Amino acid sequence: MQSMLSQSWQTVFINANIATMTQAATSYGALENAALAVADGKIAWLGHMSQLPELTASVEVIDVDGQWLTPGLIDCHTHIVFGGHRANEFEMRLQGASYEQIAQSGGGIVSTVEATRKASEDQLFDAALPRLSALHSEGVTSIEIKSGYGLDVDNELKMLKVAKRLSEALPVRVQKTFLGAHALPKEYKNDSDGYIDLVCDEMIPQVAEQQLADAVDVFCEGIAFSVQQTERVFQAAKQHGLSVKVHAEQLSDLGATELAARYDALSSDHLEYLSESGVKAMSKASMVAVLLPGAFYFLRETKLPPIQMLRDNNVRMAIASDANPGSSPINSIQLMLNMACTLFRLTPNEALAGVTCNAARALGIDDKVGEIAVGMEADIAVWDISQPAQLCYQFGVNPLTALFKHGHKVR
Ligand code: DI6
Ligand code: FE
Repeated sequence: MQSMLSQSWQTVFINANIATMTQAATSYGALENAALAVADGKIAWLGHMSQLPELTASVEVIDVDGQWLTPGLIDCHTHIVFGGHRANEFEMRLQGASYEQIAQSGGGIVSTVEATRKASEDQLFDAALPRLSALHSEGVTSIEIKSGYGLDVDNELKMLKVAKRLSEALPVRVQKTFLGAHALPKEYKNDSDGYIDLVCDEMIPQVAEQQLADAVDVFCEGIAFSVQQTERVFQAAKQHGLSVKVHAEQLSDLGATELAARYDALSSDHLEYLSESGVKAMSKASMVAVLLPGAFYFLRETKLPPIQMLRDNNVRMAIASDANPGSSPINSIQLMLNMACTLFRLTPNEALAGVTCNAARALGIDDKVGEIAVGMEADIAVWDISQPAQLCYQFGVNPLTALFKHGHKVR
């Protein structure tokens, strides 16, 4: 029976060590001295080398000679579509200005909005492609991309169309998130409720109708939108069949995570100021905690997310780049693996789960990607390492030797 099955196999990896990352397993869900078969772009079989059935002549055999296989990596929180850059604000911060002060004085997100509005769709695409390409070259096969630098109907749609084009340009799955409620555009100065009307009554319906987003996000913070305004956006999202998530408790604790839990959110992201009741709410609602060490590092934060409390309450933790021009101009998932361990004291196993199975869960695609298991899409990264912790330990020499998307070699 096994050999019948193996007749449909297209590719078989042999002599592999596999970090399956199955169900946030301990020790990487490691399967050593193993083989893995692909059929129709999906994982068809995996097991010990000694159990590998006899192969038909037509099967492509890839001998990886003891290298490690992991699921293709997933960056579940990015803002890689934007115009311009903010090196000037970086210099201001080095001279003592804070991220919040810069935002309050008309810089910050709003300055990127100006540059993004001025840029054409082609220009935005050309600027974003190298960012996506950098992540892809480090093993990323799925990514989330947010809008949020347009802040009017046309420019928000423009950003999401660029995200869609990116998914066609490289072999990377792109989950698109509408983040219209990211900052208050200058046209709505002193009328933030009026802007939320626009988000709920015009933007979300159009985004949903044109199928330009999978989820809706809100930046709930003193310098952005209130908990009440966030709830209005969540209601509109739900009415249009979109999932929700939130940028929460990054600079202060407003309780946005508890609200998000009531709306069955996929994730709550940042979380440096998350309270115990927030952790409990996440646990109860099975939300993923998306931790963003790049923003923590780049803003020189000192307050750590409550990692031990998240662990104690079995909240799944994902790690993402938050790649954006203001708080994390860092397009490297490998650096995030390193920072998750050095800055947040995650174990390498937790960090790797954070960019595989738990990141998939944060995007609601954990039935398709993020683990190496039979039936999952064959998104597979091959690494020239002798133990998985090396992926977190070193930085600057890329150990990726091959990358497969849906079973096809893409690097
Ligand atoms: N939090 C972040 O870290 C990014 N957006 C957000 O709500 C930063 C966006 C920026 O500064 O451009
Ligand atoms: Fe963000």
